[in-house]
Amino acid sequence: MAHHHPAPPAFGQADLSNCEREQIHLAGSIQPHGVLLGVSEPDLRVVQASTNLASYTGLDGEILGCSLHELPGDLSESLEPHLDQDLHEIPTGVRCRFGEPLADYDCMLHRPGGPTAKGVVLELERAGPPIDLSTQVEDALEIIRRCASLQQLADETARIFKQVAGYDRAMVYRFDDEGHGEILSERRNPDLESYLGQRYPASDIPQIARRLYERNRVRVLVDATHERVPVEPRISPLTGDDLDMSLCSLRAMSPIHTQYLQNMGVAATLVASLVVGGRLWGLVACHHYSPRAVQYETRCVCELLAEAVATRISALESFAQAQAELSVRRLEQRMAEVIAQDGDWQSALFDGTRSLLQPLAAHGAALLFEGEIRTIGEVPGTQELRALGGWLDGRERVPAFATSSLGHEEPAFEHLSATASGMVAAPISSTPGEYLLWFRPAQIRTVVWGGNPFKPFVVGDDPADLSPRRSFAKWHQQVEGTSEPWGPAELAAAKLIGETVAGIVLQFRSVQVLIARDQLETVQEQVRCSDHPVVIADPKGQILLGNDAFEALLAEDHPRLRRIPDLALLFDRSQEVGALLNDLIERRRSIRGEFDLARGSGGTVLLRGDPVLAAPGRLLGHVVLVSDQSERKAVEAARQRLQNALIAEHPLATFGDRRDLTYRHLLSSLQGNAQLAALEITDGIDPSRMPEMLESVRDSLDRTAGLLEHLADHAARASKKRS
Ligand code: BLA
Repeated sequence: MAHHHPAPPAFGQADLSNCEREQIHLAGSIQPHGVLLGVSEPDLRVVQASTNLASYTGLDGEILGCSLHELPGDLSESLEPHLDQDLHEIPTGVRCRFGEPLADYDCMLHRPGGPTAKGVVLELERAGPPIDLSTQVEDALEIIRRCASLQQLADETARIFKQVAGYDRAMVYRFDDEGHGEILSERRNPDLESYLGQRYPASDIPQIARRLYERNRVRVLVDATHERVPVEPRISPLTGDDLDMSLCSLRAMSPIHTQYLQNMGVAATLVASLVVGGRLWGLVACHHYSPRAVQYETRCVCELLAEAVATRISALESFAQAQAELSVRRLEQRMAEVIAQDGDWQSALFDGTRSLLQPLAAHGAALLFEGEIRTIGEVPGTQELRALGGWLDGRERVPAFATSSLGHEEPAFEHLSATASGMVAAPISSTPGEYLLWFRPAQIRTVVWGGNPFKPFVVGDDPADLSPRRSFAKWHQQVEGTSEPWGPAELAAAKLIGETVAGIVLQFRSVQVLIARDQLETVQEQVRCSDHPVVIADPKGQILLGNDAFEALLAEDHPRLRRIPDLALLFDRSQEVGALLNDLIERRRSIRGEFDLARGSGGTVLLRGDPVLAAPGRLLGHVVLVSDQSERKAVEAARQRLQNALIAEHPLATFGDRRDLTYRHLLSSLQGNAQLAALEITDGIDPSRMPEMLESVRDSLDRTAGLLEHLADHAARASKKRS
């Protein structure tokens, strides 16, 4: 069969061979528990409508082309105050009178298709009785904020969602790196079978859907067997394209998915996204075994709670990282002490304690350095370790390469799985074959999948036969040749240890340059190729060597650098730096400090200088290292932005003169949750992910503040309408 890339299947046209690419956001149809209107701006004329308009609202006659002002009730007046908001990312809801005869409706409104698009989509549902969830929300937020472990948080989340949303079952579902899902926690009615601990293959939720769920954070399916109601005309006259329904709350769901749910016996769902660090971390999925609708306020509250849970998850995950960082720092300190005593930095790593193994929860570790191998714990034999070094040399260089199945990466290493099924490798110099390696053995573990992940579907000849995994019987898979996977905190620890050791190796080699000037060529080469800028000077401070990475820091017309104190000219605060560098040369003192490079070219760097002694009182020379701090800077900037967002006057504050003390209270509780998360994140270990983690917390806070505002507004209007 020829391989080509046909256009992605339209909504409802997918089969199991291409459902991964179904255009679910272009559904062109809604669920029947409400009506959809597409409206032009600024004249508010109806340009698209769902075909159930007459039957649902009692309005008959041609409505396409009508202005909203001409329709009975107060829809257009109710919308008016919201039309100056952008509504591109978070829809808002208003209460209004609409239909024939007039009745109370909740109207969700948003603008589809990005900031430049024109036109509003209205989704109207008959309003339920007024509900006030504020006490429940307040209690829930307090509980979420106090959870001290991920498992506890998952358990409380399942309990809270079951209570607030009222479905038969609530599950907390987490995705792993490959997108497979695992049910971490569940609350269900006692008569239901448990899904706890089951895993589901990544193919159950297509990528397109996952991306959609990062934007649309709560989806409700009221009845899996419902007839879809088309929107007409199908093509929006405003854009000449299919209506983008990504943010619609009434959007009809993919037939493949509703079939899937029916096969599970599920009639109705509410699913909320857990977005952590900008990525879909998991879901809270609620199932009901008969049709179930929940009104706007409840959906809003579920969204708000999911944001609070996601924020707490980032705090807890970062806390685990901070713990790992602590043990790495201790290791670093011990290395510094040992070096000061006898210069043998390797013995600090292999001192018979588990300090090298513990931060990664590894069973064994090895250092490959200058042709020698040192090990601790359970590791492969010397020959194999050398072979691993060679194999790593042939791969792309990354700060920490990790696998939980070395045998799958390279079949030649399959026989090592008893000690080395899982491996993390950190390069410690630019010289081939020099690595720190950590190992984990294979574990025979049983994974319980909901259905056979390798035979995901039964495809019959008859299209009506299409049904994902007819049997939901548990499917037990023996996973062999696979170790416990490495977590993000462990990888960050590996990166940090690797960098620390790389710094020491570089310093060590620099020292060699000083000791054996006759061997200059070979050793100089190693120093010269290092990625880290380094300058080596003799006992008087005359510069002997600046490597290529150091040269790269300099501007073309940089001043001539002869002695170590001349380096001060490269920095913004050159006097201060000069004084420090003089200390190094004159008083033989180690120096440390963070400085900005002049001209703003290279950003902030960490400057380290150390005298090198051959024996007490016998000075060989000096080594100055410069390392890039721009990652740390980016973190600082993101933290500042979050801080500003936390203290900024949220629009909600203007509700103060109304009866909305409760809402302000809720907002400050959410701010507290975000604050805690920010603290944990900036204490964490992996600066490369911190900015996005912080941005995500800020985004979450903005969203929840917005949701709270909608709720407060909604409550105020609903009570005004009643009186
Ligand atoms: C969507 N599939 C989903 C969603 C879940 C699952 C949670 C998101 C629904 C939402 O957010 O409302 C899967 N649901 C599960 C699982 C459990 C559960 C595993 O409750 C376990 C208890 N689905 C398939 C296959 C395809 C498929 C083989 O199994 C095709 C490749 C498609 N799943 C599919 C599609 C959607 C989906 C297209 C999007 C539904 C939509 O939003 O329109």
